[in-house]
Amino acid sequence: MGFPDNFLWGGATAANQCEGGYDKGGRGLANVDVIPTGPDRRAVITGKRNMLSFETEYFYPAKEAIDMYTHFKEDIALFAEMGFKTYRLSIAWTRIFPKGDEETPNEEGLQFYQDLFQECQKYAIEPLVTITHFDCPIHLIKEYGGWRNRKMIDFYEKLCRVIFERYQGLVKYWLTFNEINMILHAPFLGAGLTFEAGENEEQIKYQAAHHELVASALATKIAHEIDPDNQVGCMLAAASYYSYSCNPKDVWESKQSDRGNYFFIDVQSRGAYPTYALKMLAKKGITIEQSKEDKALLKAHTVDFISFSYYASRVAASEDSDVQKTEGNLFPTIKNPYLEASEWGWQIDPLGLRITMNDLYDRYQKPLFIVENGLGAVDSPDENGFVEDDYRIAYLSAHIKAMKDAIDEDGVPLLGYTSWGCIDLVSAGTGEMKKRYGYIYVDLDNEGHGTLKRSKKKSFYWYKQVIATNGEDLAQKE
Ligand code: P53
Repeated sequence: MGFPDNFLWGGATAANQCEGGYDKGGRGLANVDVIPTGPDRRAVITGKRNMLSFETEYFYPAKEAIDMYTHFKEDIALFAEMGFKTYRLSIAWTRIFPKGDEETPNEEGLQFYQDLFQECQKYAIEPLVTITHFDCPIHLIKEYGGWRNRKMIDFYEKLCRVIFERYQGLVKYWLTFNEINMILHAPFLGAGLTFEAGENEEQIKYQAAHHELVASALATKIAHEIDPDNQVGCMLAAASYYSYSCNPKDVWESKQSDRGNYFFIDVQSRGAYPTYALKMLAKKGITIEQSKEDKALLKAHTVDFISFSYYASRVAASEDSDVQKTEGNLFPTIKNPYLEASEWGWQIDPLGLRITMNDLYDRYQKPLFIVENGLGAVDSPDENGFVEDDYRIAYLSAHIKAMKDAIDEDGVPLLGYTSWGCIDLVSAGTGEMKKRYGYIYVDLDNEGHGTLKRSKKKSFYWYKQVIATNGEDLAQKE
């Protein structure tokens, strides 16, 4: 009982939030580089404020981030010390194809990830690679309009072929698009979309989503052709919606809200647009242009496993209900009176993870992989630089306990768990460094000042113990 012997314990990062080195090794510029901190960030992320190059009065935290580009050996050694079985990272598209539409890839970029994967191999850490974690080459945005353009499928296909071939034998777990449903909430961040005044944004977003879904199926096909050992997953920003009350109207609203997210995974895992989505699109007057082959491709090349992020549960209510909205997240939600929230207003709900796991497994009947989960919090190092992050340990142990219940009591198959930001990194939502998730503290502040020195937090030793006991010992030590 408990976690299976081969359970993949580890941690997760994304290139744009940790690598830095935005202009090193022949790398090209991407959407994720030109997203500033401060009050305009949200407008840029959502495609409302067009920013396709650096502007002088802004600070862009992804440019340097925590400079994992040069620290990766040191960082992977620390992951190995915790006993990581897996490390989830993403490939920066613009290291491989700086502009995105070149004929030949950038050797320096390919070599960088090869070195990184070999470093993982040294410690028997299985890489779990997100092919795109929110990044899109700027050139492809300027020239083609990002994912609104069908040509993106070809550029993405090329990227996939190159990396699947080059890293064969080094990588076997792949995720096609990080939080694919994020395209609806953060279209510039998620898919390089910007909008002109008067454009039908929903039409553009769903067409772009279609391109990503087809690209994802194509990636799955190619991955399996190149190496039958490859395992490909979809990736959803998950968390089931609760109904605010037992008013059937609230219940209906929560079901509709869930479907707004499931839609993507229904296509990636079941292989076709579900009927409710076809009706919804028709009702909104949205028409998806698709080629003859698209349907067949989606049907034939579904994913092997379902991966997702889970931070907080969500609540939905009908317009009739008098409810309080909570902010701090790109997903609109409602305040749940039964839950405590993080300093950023994310509601803490371990049982919600078990509920979400059951919902996803009931629906797809494929193994799950939790590839993001964690608590973003302010850490205060003591005079020796040590962080006693009991709050983080409390959050993580409660969520791991919920996972265990889902496995033991409910029979949900779970491949692994990679907690988010295993080393402190830049927040995607706010661009802050202050919002930390790591077991490893990085000396860097919101304005980019700091020595970048890495130090182990209390949770580092705790997680090491969790992994060493295969999830049996979750207790907090004094
Ligand atoms: P930050 C919002 C809601 C759910 C997931 O987020 C989200 C976001 C973005 O704010 O993104 C994922 O850094 C994403 C990561 C991100 C992480 O959640 O805003 O895949 O890139 O860092 C946490 O606290």
